[in-house]
Amino acid sequence: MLTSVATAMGPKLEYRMSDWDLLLTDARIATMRGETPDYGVVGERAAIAVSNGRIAWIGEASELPAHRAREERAMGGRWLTPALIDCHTHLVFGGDRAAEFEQRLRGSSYEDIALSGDGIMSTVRATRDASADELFDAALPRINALANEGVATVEIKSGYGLDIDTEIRMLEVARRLGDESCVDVRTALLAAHTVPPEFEGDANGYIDFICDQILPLVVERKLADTVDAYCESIAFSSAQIEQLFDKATQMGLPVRLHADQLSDGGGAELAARFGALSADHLEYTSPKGVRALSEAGCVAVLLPGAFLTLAETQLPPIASLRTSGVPIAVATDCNPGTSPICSLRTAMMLASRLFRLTPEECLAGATREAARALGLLDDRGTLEVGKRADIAVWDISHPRELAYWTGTPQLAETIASGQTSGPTS
Ligand code: DI6
Ligand code: FE
Repeated sequence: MLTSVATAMGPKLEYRMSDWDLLLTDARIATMRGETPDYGVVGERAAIAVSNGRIAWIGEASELPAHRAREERAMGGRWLTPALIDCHTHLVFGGDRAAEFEQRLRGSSYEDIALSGDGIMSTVRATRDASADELFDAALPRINALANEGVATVEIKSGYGLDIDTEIRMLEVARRLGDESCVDVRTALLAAHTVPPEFEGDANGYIDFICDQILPLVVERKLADTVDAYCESIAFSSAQIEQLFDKATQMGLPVRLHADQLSDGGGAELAARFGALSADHLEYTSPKGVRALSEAGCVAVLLPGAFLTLAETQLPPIASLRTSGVPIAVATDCNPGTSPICSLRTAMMLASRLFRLTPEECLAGATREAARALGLLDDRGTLEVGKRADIAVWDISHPRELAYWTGTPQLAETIASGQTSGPTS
């Protein structure tokens, strides 16, 4: 807005008065900007302004320009961080796998159960049997649980349908969760999760079916933002996934990969060859794989919930990911088989305890690097002018607490795209 004022010098001066929807003052702000060390903290008494759902100004309150704000709130010294982003979940599914969990505690391995036709396939059967409403009703409390911890963006994968109707139904339910909750949802087509019974012994035939039938329909209906696949001896080989990734790339969809979770199948190298947004899991990734990720600028998404649930002992190559400058994200992998965890704060806490990530790496992994893994870093993931005003407000004395406590009600509110929502009980 241009405002005219008379000055002592006589002639009128015109200057620009900032016009904002919302101004938060008396805050402490961790921007998580990568260029600024130490959580990207902005001074002691900071302020942030929002216009049209975007961050319009951020800085020391003492430097606020002339402004008018429709709403102004003093935050009482609370900490503001980017709202959290869970960049890898499978939270739409039917049934559960508690019986399999017991079976594993009695000594069966995840791979043996999968090869016997249970494991992922038991969730596929339950998901195929569930209506869209049943899938939605089961998933809504899960997405709300994430939101209640400050999550404003969640990625949801298909992969428990493995046929046209159910893969489409899962993705439609994921889109509906985005429309009807306060969380922004991104979707991934993970039809290449395992070989369905209809194609038993014919993984190549199933990959052809995905490329020729499922993917074109999903693209036509704009149901997926990315294509994901499971590169593993119990799932698909590099060569099979290459065929799918070629097709996805031709159709304009970015790719991501479940890579090297249970064995080194060259997944990291495969992801890097395709310029994947991310390679996820990585417990068995070799030094060559880490170099490939680094050269490709591919994000390593670490999933400590799956590591814990599978009682894995092989750690992802954290030190070399760090020294090679591979961006590291942290996510829940929320799924009924290997990571029955609906809490990104818990995943952050586990990443610090199990993988020894620093609290700052954990928070960056659930904000900036998670946004990067979704191809959304220009839009969110840090608090910077122009980005979406997705802000979590915390009752904490320092952001390092976010990877330290878990299960504690420290979230005061979440502001998503400039709109406030409080934690619900
Ligand atoms: N890796 C995982 O951890 C999940 N999927 C995958 O590819 C597990 C999925 C399941 O067991 O239901
Ligand atoms: Fe997963």
